[in-house]
Amino acid sequence: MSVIQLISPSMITYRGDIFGMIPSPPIGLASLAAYVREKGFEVNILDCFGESPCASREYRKEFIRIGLGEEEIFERIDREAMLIGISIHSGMVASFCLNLALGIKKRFNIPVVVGGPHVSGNYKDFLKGGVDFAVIGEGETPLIVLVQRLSSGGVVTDIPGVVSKERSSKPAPNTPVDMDVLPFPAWDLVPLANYWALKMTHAPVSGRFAPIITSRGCPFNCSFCSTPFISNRKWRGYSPRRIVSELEYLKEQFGIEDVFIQDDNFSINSERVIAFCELLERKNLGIRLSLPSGIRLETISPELVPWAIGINACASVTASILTIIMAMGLGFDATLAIGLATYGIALLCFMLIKNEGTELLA
Ligand code: B12
Ligand code: SF4
Repeated sequence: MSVIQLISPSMITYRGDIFGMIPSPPIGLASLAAYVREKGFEVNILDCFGESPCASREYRKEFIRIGLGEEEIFERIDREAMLIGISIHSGMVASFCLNLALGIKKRFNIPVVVGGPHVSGNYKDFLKGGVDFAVIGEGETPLIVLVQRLSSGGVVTDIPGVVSKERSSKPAPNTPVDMDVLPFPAWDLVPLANYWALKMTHAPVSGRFAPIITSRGCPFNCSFCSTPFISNRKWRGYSPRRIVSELEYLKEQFGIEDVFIQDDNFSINSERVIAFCELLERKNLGIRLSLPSGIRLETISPELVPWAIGINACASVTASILTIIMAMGLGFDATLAIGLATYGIALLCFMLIKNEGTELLA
């Protein structure tokens, strides 16, 4: 049977950057793996951070690498694989992943596809660098079509969402999958216990934890954020029933007690959030929820506030703070934030000060 190996790279981060070192089990790859497996292909995940989360080494002067080193990764490459996929979250890990891809091709002669948020905006760098395929946006449909075509010897240059060495012009956008029919992430393929042993992740935890995604995309258009570009400003979410089923699966199969919601914009549809919270309350699963990625402040309606308190929500005023700093008057109402604080919700502001190649804002 055709085997696909999916690689979540080691963590690369600036030395001393605590935020960049937060471990999080690779839900994107676990979701892709579940989808590919459901379509009848054999799949495994090589989680380079998760396999060795305490091994840290200096990497190119300013950075550190946490997880497996390149040689250790090469030793674990599945030589039976017909395709290897590498997930690239941000620019931090981009050159590490490009070297990895080229090493895999040179040593094992297996085609490599890259995907993830960083690839969606920078796919040309990877194709120029010598990678075979890059997926733009969501991975499920493009990856499965690519795998099917490769295993049947079909044409691989006209797949929506996929660019290749042979055809690097922007492809037709891929068809988004129906959220509610997506299988639960294949957590059986990820060394979750190694993450639990660290007792550190994106939100405070006390026991076994896992991330969850309940929606994809965001209709807002914050200038510094890649989500509008990746999602085309379209938002779609799981039904409350589907979210609760996934929580039940996490509890029953893995004994999960803490779940953190990593959506781009969890609270855009307050009716959905309230229906979910009511259903969850009825099920009484004993799971604690957090929203460490934040909530767009303007999406919190008064009827959402009591539920937000229950969820351990963290209201993000990212865009709004920028607005104040730049005095551009984009309509942020500071009283909203103050109003939330009176309910006892602690507010945390994320600030974007500067990125490589941009002007210093503040
Ligand atoms: C959790 C998270 C973190 C956590 C944990 C990260 C980790 N260790 O994995 C922490 C807090 C540490 C973090 C840090 C950073 N993050 Co972050 N993070 C997220 C967040 C909120 C959720 C990721 C997630 O689980 N997504 C859900 C899954 C289902 O989606 P996915 O992984 O993207 O996978 C899908 C597709 O991308 C694709 N895909 C992914 N991999 C592959 C591989 C193949 C082969 C294929 C075919 C497809 C494919 O298919 C998947 C299913 O459709 C996202 C925003 C978001 N909601 O996605 C930002 C996000 C990924 N982070 C971002 C950034 C910028 C950062 C930082 C650079 C911030 C900073 N300045 O420090 C650091 C970098 C850290 C590092 N050292 O590399 C940006 C990336 C922007 C970009 N590259 O264009 C995002 C998109 C936020 C944003 N909207 O701007 N992050
Ligand atoms: S609200 Fe959040 S996810 Fe949406 S565009 Fe702004 S920063 Fe990105």
